[in-house]
Amino acid sequence: MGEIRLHMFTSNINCSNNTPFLPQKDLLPAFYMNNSNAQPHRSRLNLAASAFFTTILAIILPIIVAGCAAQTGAVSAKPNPISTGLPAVPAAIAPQMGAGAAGSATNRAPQPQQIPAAPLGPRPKVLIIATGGTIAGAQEQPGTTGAYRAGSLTAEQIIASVPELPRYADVESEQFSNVASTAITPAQWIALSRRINKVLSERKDLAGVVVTHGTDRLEETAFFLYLTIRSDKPVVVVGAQHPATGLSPDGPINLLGAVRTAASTAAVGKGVMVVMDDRIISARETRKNYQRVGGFSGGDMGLLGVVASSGVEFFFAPVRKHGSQSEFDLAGVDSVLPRVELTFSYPGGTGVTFDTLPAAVVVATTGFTRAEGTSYQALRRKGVVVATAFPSGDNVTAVGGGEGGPPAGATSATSATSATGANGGRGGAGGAGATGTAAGTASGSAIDQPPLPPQVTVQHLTPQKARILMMVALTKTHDPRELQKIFLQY
Ligand code: DAS
Repeated sequence: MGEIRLHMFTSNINCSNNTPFLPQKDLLPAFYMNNSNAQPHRSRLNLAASAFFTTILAIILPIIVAGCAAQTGAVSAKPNPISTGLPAVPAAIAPQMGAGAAGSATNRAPQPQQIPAAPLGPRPKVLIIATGGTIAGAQEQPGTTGAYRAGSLTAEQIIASVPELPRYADVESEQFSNVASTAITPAQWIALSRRINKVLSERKDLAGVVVTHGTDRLEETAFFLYLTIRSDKPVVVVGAQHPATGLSPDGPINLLGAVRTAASTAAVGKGVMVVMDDRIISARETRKNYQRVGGFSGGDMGLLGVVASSGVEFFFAPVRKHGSQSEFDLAGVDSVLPRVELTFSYPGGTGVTFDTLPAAVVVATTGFTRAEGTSYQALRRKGVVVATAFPSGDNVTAVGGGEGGPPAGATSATSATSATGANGGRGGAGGAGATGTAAGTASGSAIDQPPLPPQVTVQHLTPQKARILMMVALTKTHDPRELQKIFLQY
């Protein structure tokens, strides 16, 4: 009977940067038929045993090869599954993160693996406008979960951390600002919106724009852009919950998803969107629910689509006015928007007073107390527009008039009594009528007063977003009836 000897290798497997891994002879199963010169590490096995070990080696060897490839940076020539139909990524984009603002040797971002060069064909052009935030954050102790400074890395550094970007788009970048988003002001919204409108109208070659932004104020900036970008090309706002040089940064994957969305023809006409955690959310509905990965959602309205490995996939489209349908042209608008205050209603609340009256107040409320009703009614009499929005932002109030018409109470505000219905009556749809209850109660002595301007009812917008729509809408009109129409359309 034939004798089989299996070479049992015990050598350390050394993966060197200089020597691409090649299976070496002494790592391969060596069968020695009738070999009388057995070496010390060879043992005799019968046929069944050899088949067993061959199977084990067939499993182990690919793992060893993959491990060595990872160590050496060598990448299999096999096509990457996600690159199907797309060019590979050039080695020239090997990142040098950690230079510049975060450039010390101890403050370097994780170094993404290089991917071999290959010719790139024409790809959609996407402009990335960086504003700062955690996506550009540098950790004091890189690789930890400790303190970090938002708005530290440059646009180029963020881009360099995503070697796959060129696979999907020909990316350009601009540094608009580099701050934590709590430092973003309405004046910067206007400047940013003007810049994007300009570049989209001048650069016909651009497929879309991505804005990198801090997450604290991301939903506000995104909604302002949603209202004021008068183009149907995709504009995508993106951020990160973990800083770029920290442990497990989510910025790179989020940026990749944002660029893929902005480059997608399917995203045309969908308005300004937020992409986080592979979710595509309309800027109108985006909310930051918590400060962890996965913390952004579209509330009750859900997602527009997803960024899947197979591509950007949409399931829904926004039907409220946005993009090229927007009437909000910032060209003639001062860099200071009308002042709109945001207040809360609460048990025992007495309303608000102002030394200097704002143009409008948005009240987060599910119903006024009597004193609050009196207070806000007084403000309306003084010409301040008062709007009510549910704190959750999820309420859809039965605003009267239907089909985009003005609310029932708003159309006939000839007396304070009409204010009872200013929020659409009792509002089986969530108790919105409570807003008017106190107003009506407070109106008993108001019979001889001039007509009470109607209150504006906010449909399905968070109070902070209602404030932004009010600021923008006030650039068109101060008439509460016209404002109500705008709130029903956007
Ligand atoms: N530092 C905050 C900001 O810039 C948080 C963040 O980006 O996640 O908004």
